[in-house]
Amino acid sequence: MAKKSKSAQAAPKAATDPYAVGPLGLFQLVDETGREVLPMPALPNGLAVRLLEAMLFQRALDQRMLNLQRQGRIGFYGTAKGQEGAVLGSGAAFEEQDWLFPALREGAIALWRGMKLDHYIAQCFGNAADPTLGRQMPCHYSDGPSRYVSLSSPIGTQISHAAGAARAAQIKGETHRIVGGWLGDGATSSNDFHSGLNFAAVWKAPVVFVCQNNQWAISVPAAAQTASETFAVKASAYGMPGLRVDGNDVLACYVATKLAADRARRGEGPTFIECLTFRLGGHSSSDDPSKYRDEDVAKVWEGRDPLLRHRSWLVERGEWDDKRQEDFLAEAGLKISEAIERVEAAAAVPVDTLFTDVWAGTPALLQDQADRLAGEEVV
Ligand SMILES: Cc1ncc(C[n+]2csc(CCOP(=O)(O)OP(=O)(O)O)c2C)c(N)n1
Ligand SMILES: [Mg+2]
Repeated sequence: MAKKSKSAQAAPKAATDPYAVGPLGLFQLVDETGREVLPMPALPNGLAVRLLEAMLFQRALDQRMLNLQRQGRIGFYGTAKGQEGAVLGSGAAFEEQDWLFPALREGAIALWRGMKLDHYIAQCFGNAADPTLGRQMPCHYSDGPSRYVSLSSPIGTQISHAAGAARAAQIKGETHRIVGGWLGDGATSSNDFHSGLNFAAVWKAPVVFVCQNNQWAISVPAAAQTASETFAVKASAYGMPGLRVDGNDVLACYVATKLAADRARRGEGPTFIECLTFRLGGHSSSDDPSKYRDEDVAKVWEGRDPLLRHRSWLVERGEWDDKRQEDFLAEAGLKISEAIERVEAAAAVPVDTLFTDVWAGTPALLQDQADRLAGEEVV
């Protein structure tokens, strides 16, 4: 057999390396029809099927939660519809000991890491079944065991939280631990974006930032958010690599994030990843996107659905079929219904918890308020 030239040997490696594709390209492994466009790197056993199941589950759960909001049973909800590939592909690349700082649409990662479905649903009801006692807006999930930390509503704050937690792991010598921080395209205009990325790079902190560029920040299009050619290219100015990945290709998102995570764990510093995707639904249950965007464009992106793409890839390999999907969705629907029923039956959060968990002892002013409240009939 003829010996390959050096450049012929080097080319495929460069092509399958998202770091080589860089911040102006687009790293993709599977195209919209489910065909592999690059040689697929080895994946952990069973991961690809688990990812499809998790995406299908989240799509079903999001729809049910949105229905609850429409029925007046919960106050607010934000779906990840259309972004499940970017969410789960990136989230699956982290390990149990890592700390995650999500934005609004990453709840599926908490479930992936073991958050109980009842707790996820209860967080949105904010009743006594919610371990965080209704102290956060719906969709601001916190789950201690999975090291999934609630976002704060002000946009971008989790970026500096993630950088800080990564710095803390570094100072403590916890070399096995890295941090993930998620943000949207809109959050790249926040102050925290600058301070978070700047100090993460200065400290060479072990953190991976994942920006879900869903092309909208409520009604503000990406073109009005930045004059940069891409969001990923901004990373260069901070002194860290910027990757740009097809966010509707769940396996590309996984592979790119895993490489960035491995790099961080080796002590080589942060990476910023832009996942190019599209928000198929409204910003939240309080939004109607037909008021500000061309729904024909949304239709085009419906054809690029990350669930359909990954499903086609698995079907082609004989790892999935219609029957399996039907059975999976039937079971998922039942699980969700049962969990909603259990959670909704829980009592309201006891009103005296207003005074607990913040102070080691109760300050006199609060004690006075607590006493007065105890003497009143609370409706
Ligand atoms: C500091 C601040 N300004 C404004 C808002 C209102 N707000 C909530 S979400 C959002 C848009 C976020 O867009 P993006 O970062 O792209 O995330 P996406 O919702 O698209 O996932 C805005 C402006 C806020 N929460 N915080
Ligand atoms: Mg956005």
